[in-house]
Amino acid sequence: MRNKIFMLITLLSVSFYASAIELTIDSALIKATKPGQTVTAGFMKIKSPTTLNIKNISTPVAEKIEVHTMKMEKGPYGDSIMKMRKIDDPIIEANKEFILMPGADHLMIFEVKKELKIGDTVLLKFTLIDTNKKEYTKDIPFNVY
Ligand SMILES: [Cu+2]
Repeated sequence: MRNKIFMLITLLSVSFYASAIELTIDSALIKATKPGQTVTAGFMKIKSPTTLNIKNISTPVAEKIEVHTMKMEKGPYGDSIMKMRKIDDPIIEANKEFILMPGADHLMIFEVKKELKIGDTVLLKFTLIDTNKKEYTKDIPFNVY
């Protein structure tokens, strides 16, 4: 019984702690899709007072979201070509702006289920883990542009 009470108090304090993390979010945008287009990209600036790992991002309007980075790779003619790569373990460093923007790191949104029109708002659910392995989720509204 005592254990159960202790656990409950721990759970309560975890959720309180989590909701107390103040994220600063700016320019959360998703590129509009054309009819039939199922892949698009998202951008944002995010800042956190504590280091956070992005464990998962989900949305009702698409099947899968990944954080991508752009890397220069050697092309077939010895040239340099820009390639996208998934970042397996994206980290938002404490007090450092994490920037996702066109031509650089970005959110890749796969299997979009409906046309995303300019002016729409799309909610992305971020599952975040801090350095103490505490996990919480945050719904972030993105504007379609
Ligand atoms: Cu990409």
